[in-house]
Amino acid sequence: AKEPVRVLVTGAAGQIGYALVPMIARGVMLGPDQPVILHMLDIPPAAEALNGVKMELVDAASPLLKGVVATTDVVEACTGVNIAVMVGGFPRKEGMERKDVMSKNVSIYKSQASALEQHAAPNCKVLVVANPANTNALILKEFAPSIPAKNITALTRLDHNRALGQISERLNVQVCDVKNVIIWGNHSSTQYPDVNHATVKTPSGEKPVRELVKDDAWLNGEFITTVQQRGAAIIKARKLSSALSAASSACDHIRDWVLGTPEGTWVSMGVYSDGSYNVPAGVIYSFPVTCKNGEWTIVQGLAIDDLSRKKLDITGAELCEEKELAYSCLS
Ligand code: NAX
Repeated sequence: AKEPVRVLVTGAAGQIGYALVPMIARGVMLGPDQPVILHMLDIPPAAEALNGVKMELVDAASPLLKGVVATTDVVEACTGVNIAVMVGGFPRKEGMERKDVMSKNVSIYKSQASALEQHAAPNCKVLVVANPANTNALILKEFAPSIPAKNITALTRLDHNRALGQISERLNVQVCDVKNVIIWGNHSSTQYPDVNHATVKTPSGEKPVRELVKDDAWLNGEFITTVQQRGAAIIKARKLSSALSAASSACDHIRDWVLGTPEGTWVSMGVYSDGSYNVPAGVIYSFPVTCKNGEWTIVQGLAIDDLSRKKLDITGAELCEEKELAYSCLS
């Protein structure tokens, strides 16, 4: 039998946490043969609710779940974890300045970076979900210098999956037959959902999405804005932000990172930019990546047309601006 993997979920008493922890306990993240020990962290005002989630996990009696640590102590939460999914953060409230929200999250991610650096298992893989996800991940990276940069990522898989979903609905094909969309840049409304290299499996082979949709105006317009604004549309409908889809895509992100992407398929991940595709280096930027043996690699050599170039630059500029804002909160 495999040794259990310790998975940390921060903000575990929140909405996404409530959807995510049962998925992890049921093997959705790491596979049906991988035992797990869940570490759940939240802040003291949520301690009682967190304990309620722990009670429900016990009641769910998942055979893969070998233990649950529910705590408000950051060190206890981080100790020995192999995977850390950072969902906890400070949300933007009505009337709050961007800088104030950034400042709160910078201080959270700075201190949690140190705790992970000192107490997590060696080679711990980190996924930041909490917004501003890319910049929170960057702060985590900066304040955990001994964790390799390649181990720190941000979630754009939800946006990636949203793009797959939109194409699948438009063409009335199975979502599993659509692949290789790309989310470039920031997990924000400047992200660029790109279908220029995306394909659909058809009875007569793989066909480019553009060739099948036959409507560039839609692909360059409404498709992009629908994916960019999908989070807002969910809030409008549910009066709550996306949770089950966020949790599900966090599982997809970790699963593909750990177990690998299928041959010929890439996914989108926010990773520490090396300046590939002439986007800014030194920010957490979402790229198309393939994963093998627990490591991601940016897909190289894709053609970037003029429209795409502009959009890659806009979202890159926003990330540089966020980085500056985050740094200004440190001083
Ligand atoms: P909730 O407000 O329901 O839950 C957040 C939880 O974090 C709360 O229980 C809170 O007590 C806890 N928390 C706050 N500060 C903490 C700290 N210092 N340490 C540990 N826990 C802390 O929000 P939820 O809907 O679950 O969303 C969580 C985060 O995900 C938000 O920042 C949200 O903006 C972000 N999202 C990111 C997405 C992505 O694709 N990257 C999509 C979904 C989601 O909007």
